[in-house]
Amino acid sequence: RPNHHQSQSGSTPWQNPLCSRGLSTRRELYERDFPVYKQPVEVGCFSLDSERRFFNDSRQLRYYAEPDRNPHFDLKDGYKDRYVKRDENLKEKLDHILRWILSHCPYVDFVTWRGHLTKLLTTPYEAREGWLLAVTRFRGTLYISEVETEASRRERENRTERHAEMMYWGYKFEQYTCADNVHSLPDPGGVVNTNEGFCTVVQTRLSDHRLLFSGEVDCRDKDPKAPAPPACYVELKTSLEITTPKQFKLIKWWAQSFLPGVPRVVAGFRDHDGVVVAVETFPVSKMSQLIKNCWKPTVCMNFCCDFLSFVKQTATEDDPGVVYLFSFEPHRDVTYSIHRDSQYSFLPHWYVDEITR
Ligand code: 0WD
Ligand code: CA
Repeated sequence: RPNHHQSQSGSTPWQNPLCSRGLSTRRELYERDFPVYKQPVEVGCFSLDSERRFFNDSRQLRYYAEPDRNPHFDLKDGYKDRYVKRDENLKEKLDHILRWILSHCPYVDFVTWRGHLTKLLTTPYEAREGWLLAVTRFRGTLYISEVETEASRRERENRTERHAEMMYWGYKFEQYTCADNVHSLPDPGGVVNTNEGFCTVVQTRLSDHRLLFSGEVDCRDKDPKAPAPPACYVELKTSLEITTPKQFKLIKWWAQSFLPGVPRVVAGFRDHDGVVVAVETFPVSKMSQLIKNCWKPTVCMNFCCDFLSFVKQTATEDDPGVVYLFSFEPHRDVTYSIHRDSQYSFLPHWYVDEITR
């Protein structure tokens, strides 16, 4: 039977954010000096091909081809006839990262996807979507893997045709702006296959937490004299709002790129009909100034840091079959429950066996 540790929802201002039962998500508790966040270092990479097969190399890395400032990219093109969509019912959990770890054997405190850390960074500002993060301690390392919430599964299964098509638009923008190699040009007539991806693996430290995480990278600067990764990487986005996107969207953009040290985001501003009419580059270092009064990077980083301390303090049993399930709902504290050999266990046998060998 799961062991539920609930905490009070309406926390009081004097509450210690690291109390024994839950973790407060109130912003004002995290307004202190920016924590130490070491310059992220790329320690490796991997690629996933058109059939989602893993390769321990950069074969899927693409090159940024700077478009016209006012292009007329039709993002709807090819949705019906040149689109191969990744199977969203297949939950890969941390499997690709674990495969990478087996051939490199780094020792760290935490292993996770960059996307999971992005969700942690934005939690104090999140008013709409909750999350579930499964944590397992194995040989001292804490592995963090997301579990789809009921709400998110329902939303995925009840997606409108319009929403499904709009999800394609982001990938189509990548196809208009990325080339397969330094000397080639983008091929907007090709097939968009969302199985394909290039992921960087970075190591860094947040306060006393040594982190290893992987994140998907859209493309890199094609100048061979560009700085080494991750400084040469470019994140691509599309947005409806011309000139500056919505505030909350900007926090997410900042958090996602700041974590792995990606310095610039290229935004394609589109109309309601999926046509990109303007392209603009945003340096990640300037993003926080764009919205200074609304959100603070220090709150994001301090919350993430305290969450990781909370996890270290809570997930004490070192056992690949034990999952500590951390749960967040907007305007509530983070709480957790413990599950032994349950549906939540996520470290695969091939990984556990190889590490234990
Ligand atoms: O199983 C899961 N719940 C997840 C799996 C959640 C998040 C990621 N993944 C895996 C996939 O294997 C994917 O290849 O992570 C990879 C991407 O990881 P990430 O970089 O940590 O994820 P995130 O920062 O959330 O997203 C980066 C990009 C997205 O671009 P935009 O511009 O929309 O942020 O990765 C893509 C998407 O293009 N992406 C995904 N690709 C495959 N599976 C997924 C996903 N679940 N989520 C986002
Ligand atoms: Ca992107």
